[in-house]
Amino acid sequence: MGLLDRLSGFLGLRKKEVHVLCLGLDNSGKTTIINKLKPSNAQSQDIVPTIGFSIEKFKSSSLSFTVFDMSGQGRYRNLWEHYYKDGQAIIFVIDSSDKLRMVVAKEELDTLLNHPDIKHRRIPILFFANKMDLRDAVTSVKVSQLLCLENIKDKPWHICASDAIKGEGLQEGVDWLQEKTVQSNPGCEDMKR
Ligand code: G3D
Ligand code: MG
Repeated sequence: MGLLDRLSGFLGLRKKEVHVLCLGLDNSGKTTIINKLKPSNAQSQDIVPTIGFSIEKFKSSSLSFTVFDMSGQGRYRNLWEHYYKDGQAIIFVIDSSDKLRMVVAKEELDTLLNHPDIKHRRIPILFFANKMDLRDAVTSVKVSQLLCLENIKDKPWHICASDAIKGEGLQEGVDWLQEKTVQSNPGCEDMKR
């Protein structure tokens, strides 16, 4: 948190934060994406690295994003599920070149969608079909089919092809997520002014 943020927070003026959960298997590109989305002067806050995942923050135009970059390792599941309640938007990252683990990614997604803190909420989900630059990558349409995204009927979702290293596709995705997040959390409207 910058000095001004801290001061306005202290004075009770801090903007309401939108909590974005960033999920996906390990090595899918979550940290790379988050680092690209952060303003260059943003200060990263690794709060709990010792217990298997870190919490990072960044701002995208007028909304504040809090991103939980999770390890994708099952043994930490009960730690990250704890954060589902506070999440108001989800970024789910897929390594489009890892066909072998696409099935595991689908299992994780299905587990997430069936979680009691997610299941009945119209929480927007942005999928990044990442690593599009790699020769083995399948298209975002194919990723969408492999994950059966068309079965998600009760939540707004969107899939973007991305190359997190070059930063391609990220802005389009975040713009969509921001719009949907504001729609599902009318209280955030103030922040657009
Ligand atoms: P994670 O946080 O989901 O575990 P990381 O994943 O962001 O740490 O990324 C894992 C590896 O994939 C990193 O390589 C990173 O540079 C690479 N990567 C991330 N996004 C892309 C992409 O769009 N294209 C390509 N080609 N590589 C990507 P290393 O070598 O550091 O392990
Ligand atoms: Mg990471």
